[in-house]
Order: sequence, then structure tokens, then C-alpha cells
Amino acid sequence: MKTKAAVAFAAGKPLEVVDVDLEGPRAGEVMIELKATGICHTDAFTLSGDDPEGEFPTILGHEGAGVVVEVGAGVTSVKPGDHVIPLYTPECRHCDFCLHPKTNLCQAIRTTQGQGLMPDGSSRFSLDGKPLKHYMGCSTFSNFTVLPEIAVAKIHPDAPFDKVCYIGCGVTTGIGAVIFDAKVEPGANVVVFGLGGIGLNVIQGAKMAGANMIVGVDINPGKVQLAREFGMTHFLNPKEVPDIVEAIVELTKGGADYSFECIGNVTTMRQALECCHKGWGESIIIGVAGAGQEISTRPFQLVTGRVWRGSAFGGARGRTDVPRIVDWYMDGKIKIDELITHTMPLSDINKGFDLMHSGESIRSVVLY
Ligand code: NAD
Ligand code: AHE
Ligand code: ZN
Repeated sequence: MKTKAAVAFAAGKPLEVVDVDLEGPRAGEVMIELKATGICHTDAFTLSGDDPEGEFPTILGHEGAGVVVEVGAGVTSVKPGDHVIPLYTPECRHCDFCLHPKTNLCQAIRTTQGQGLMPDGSSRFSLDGKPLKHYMGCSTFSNFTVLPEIAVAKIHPDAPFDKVCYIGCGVTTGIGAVIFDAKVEPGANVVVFGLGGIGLNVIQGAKMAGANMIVGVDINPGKVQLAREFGMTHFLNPKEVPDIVEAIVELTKGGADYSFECIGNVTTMRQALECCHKGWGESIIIGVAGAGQEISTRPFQLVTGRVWRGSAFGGARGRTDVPRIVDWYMDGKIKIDELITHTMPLSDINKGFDLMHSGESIRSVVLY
């Protein structure tokens, strides 16, 4: 069949909306009609050419919601008509990783997913007879897409696609990093570097966890008002203080119990570690840094009790946790609407990237 898709033909070039060919689902696969997709900074990161796994030409997008339209042989967990969220972190429930209590990083299809291919090593997308690469196993910048069954979470049928698509990445990543990975305790002091689509969800998660201080750090003061509405208690602009680490240590009277890096910058990653409290402070890296970038600190920072760790998809096990998070939204336990600052048709998707780069948006959502 034909489907409209925003194709990334080459790194650093705007997306082009064209009609592409999409093959139906093979055994164990599911075809979805996307109804909405968010634009995450990671899409921009891969489009920039900085992603070592970036493959072109490709169809980006990994923050979608839609309806199952067709299933391949052997698919049992979803059926046509089910409302679903695609998962870039699948959950096979059989691999060593799924069976290990300490990780959500299902590895069942990770190798082919990183190559932009379906698990059988082929692509379902093509243009003029030439294959197009899938992206993060999702390719939600296409009106229709095909995913493995293990990468599809069935959600509440009344959930609004234009809001819950954000649970496909940003909401789950931010809230999950606090609740599932860091396990922030009530009364903890939390510092959040980067008040964008991820950082504001970290703030929301920290508030849910009962944090005491929630300190936001950003170079864009335009993010402050929404951050306060989401629970930020203090704000620091690194451009306005001589030393951001010292400023945080002073403000928190010793350092953060938990810090979260939600930017993808190795300098702020170091600052996020070093602003942690001696003896116990934990810094969680969420931001994604480009090829060749490395983090550094004095090992003494770790010797003296600070902990450096990372979080992918908020530690969430997709097929189990994503439907729960959708229910949290439906029950009014978490906020999403306020963070979706812009919507647009697929034909205007490049404007969504421009709004992100200019710092005007929190989340742009493409409506199909
Ligand atoms: P975003 O563009 O919405 O937000 C980034 C924020 O960082 C902006 O508010 C910006 O003003 C701020 N910022 C930029 N440089 C700064 C600096 N030097 N000091 C302080 N603030 C600075 O991006 P996002 O969608 O929130 O994504 C944030 C990061 O998280 C990206 O690197 C993205 O790739 C990554 N990410 C990781 C995961 C994961 O599972 N680990 C999931 C989603 C996104
Ligand atoms: N491909 C990059 C890494 C990108 C990355 O770290 N992705 C995050 C999700 S970002 C979502 O917006 C992730 O889940 N990582 C775990 C994984 O297995 O990819 C690179 O550096 O090669
Ligand atoms: Zn993302």
C-alpha cells in the first residue's frame, strides 16, 4: 500500500513529505495507522547526523499513538481496532534482559532495530523500489507503519491520541526516570538540567514522588513559568551565576540528592554529577550525546559517594507500564495537555523541528 511519510533523505536536510510504499505485516508483526506523533529532541539528534546509529534515507519518529489495522500470522496480543502506542524499547518478556529485575532494555530485536530494519533483516518501507530504513523500530512520521508485536502497547480505547502519543517517549522517559529508575524518596532535593520536553516530565515525576526542593537549570528563561506550574521550586540560569555547581550546592545546602541531565551535553552531564551531595547524591543521565562525545570527572567524585547512572525510556517496561501511564493520565494523576504547545499537519513537520531548535515549543505534535 501507499502511505504518506516525512522522509529524512540525508543528515542535516529538512524532511520531505512523500508517498512511500509500505508492505503489510509479516508473521509476528502489526500494521498501525498513526493518529498522532510527537517530535522528540532525539529525532532532531539523529537528523543532525550526530547519531552513530543514524541511517539514511529513513522515516524518523518514535513518539506515536494509533490504531491497529492489520496483524501478521501468529499475533495474539493485539487485533485490528485496538488503540496502541509503538515502543522503541520493546518488551518480549522472554530474553535475559526482560527476565532480569534491574533493566527494561529488552534486547530481543535491538540489533536489527539499530540497523533500521525489522527483526527479519528487511524493511517494510520503500520508495521507487529502493528500501527506506525504519527508525527506532517505530517510524511514526509515517501515517502507517509496521512494528513487531513485542513493540506495541495496547492502551485504553478512550485515550486521546493527540495527547497520549507523548507517553511513547517524553512523558514515560521523564516520570519513569524518577519513579522507576532513581526511585526518588519523599523529601529529596532534586535538580533538573534542561527544562524541555523531558525535563518538565522529570519535574512532574519529582513532584509526584514528594520531593522537597525541585531545582530547574536552563539557559532559556522562557521555560521557567511552565516549569513552576509543574512543580519546580527554584530556578538557576547558568548564564547568571559564576559557577552553576557551586550555586546548586549552596542552594541545596550540600548538594542534590538526585540530579537528572535532560539536555544531552557532556559539560552539563559533568555539572549534574558534581552538584550531587557528597556521600550519596545520584546523577541520572537521560540526555543523548553525539558520536565521539565522552563524559569525564575526577574519579574522586565517585570515590566520595556520588553515583553516576543513566536511564532509557524511564526504566519502563513498555507493554506493562505504558498502558498504566496512559491510565494515570486518564485518571488525572499526570498532566500532558499543557506540555503540548504546538500541533501541525504532517506537511508542516519541519516547523516542529524549527520550534524545538528556537526553544519556543515544549512538544510539537503532528496530527494525521
Ligand atoms: P528539548 O530540546 O525539549 O529540551 C532541552 C532543554 O535543554 C531546553 O529547554 C534547552 O533550553 C536546555 N538547554 C540546552 N542547552 C543547555 C545548557 N547548556 N544548559 C542548560 N540548559 C540547556 O529536548 P528534550 O526532548 O527534552 O530532550 C532532552 C534530551 O533527552 C535530548 O538529548 C534527547 O535526545 C534525550 N532523550 C533521552 C531519552 C532517554 O530515554 N534516555 C528519551 C528522550 C529524550
Ligand atoms: N543511537 C544512539 C543512542 C540513542 C539513545 O540513547 N536512545 C535512547 C532513547 S532516546 C529516545 O528519545 C535509548 O533508549 N537508548 C537505549 C538503546 O538501546 O538505544 C547512539 O549513541 O548510538
Ligand atoms: Zn524521544
